[in-house]
Amino acid sequence: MIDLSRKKDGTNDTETFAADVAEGLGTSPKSLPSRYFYDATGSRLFQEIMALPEYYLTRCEFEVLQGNRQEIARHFFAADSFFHLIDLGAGDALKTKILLRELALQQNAFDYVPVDISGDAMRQLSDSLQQEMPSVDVQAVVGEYFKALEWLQEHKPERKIVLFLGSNIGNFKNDESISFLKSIRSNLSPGDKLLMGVDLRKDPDTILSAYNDASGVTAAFNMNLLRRINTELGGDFDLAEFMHYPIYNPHEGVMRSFIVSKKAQDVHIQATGQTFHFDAWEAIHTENSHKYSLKQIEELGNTCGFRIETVFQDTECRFADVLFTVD
Ligand code: AVI
Repeated sequence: MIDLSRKKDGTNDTETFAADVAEGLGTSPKSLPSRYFYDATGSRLFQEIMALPEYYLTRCEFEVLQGNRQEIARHFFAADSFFHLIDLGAGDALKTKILLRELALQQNAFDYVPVDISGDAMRQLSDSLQQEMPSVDVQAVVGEYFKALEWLQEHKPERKIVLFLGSNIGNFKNDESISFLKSIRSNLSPGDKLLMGVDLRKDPDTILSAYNDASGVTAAFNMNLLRRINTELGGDFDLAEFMHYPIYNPHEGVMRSFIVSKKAQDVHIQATGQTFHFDAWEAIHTENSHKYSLKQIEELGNTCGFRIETVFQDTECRFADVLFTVD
């Protein structure tokens, strides 16, 4: 396993978290970065979200990959040369394993390079693949996407197929998704490919329910940000005095999640030495989840130097895995 997660500037994760919280809560309107959802509790809650009846995204992408795995494999093997299968944000790779089982039928044609910020997740994935698919050559990389892409450029010189599944692209702001895809593109060569999962525009009520489930798991996932600030940064948020509030804007195609203060209150955070004031009903913006039309995805890809090779969709056209190629 390659670990690129150590910081060169000497700051540790808690200091960075404190600085980001101070900036987000010290600015009007208030916000907190969604990347802080994913500590051990947040990752467990996200696993629960993916199994919720309302959260159609994961089920739809499973259907897309399961139903099209042979055709996807044909596209990957089409150039008839060895390739590195690079899985950005691999996690437990449950969805990728559908493809890996298919690809592993052709031995020695590829190696698998899962990339994730969580060292624990990459250790567990390497072990589980060793058990389940011993013929697949796995080299896990722990680190942020950008650092990992640079490392891959230097150390994985052959044809590359990048996976970016699960509609993770939707959590970037528009300008961030462009710079992210451009940075992937700058590390690829003609003939390389990108398979990207995107959540499509649909009935706004369906989208809203996916982020406002009846059992309250998504609310707990969102509020976990405040719990983390309390436990890791010595905050004194009273969780009962805040609420989860998601709202979908069908004009922009953006699902936005907020945490709303139910009353006027002050919150002290030891690690930053600051007290933050909340007006009654003041909101903290915590996440964007973009929903796309296929036309928008094509334009986004073209802007970043990709051409659509083919689009795979579920039967209800809720979700798409779009295969891009580099000319
Ligand atoms: C990880 N990401 C694609 C999820 C999404 O749908 O935006 C995160 C999530 N937030 C609330 N529910 C799920």
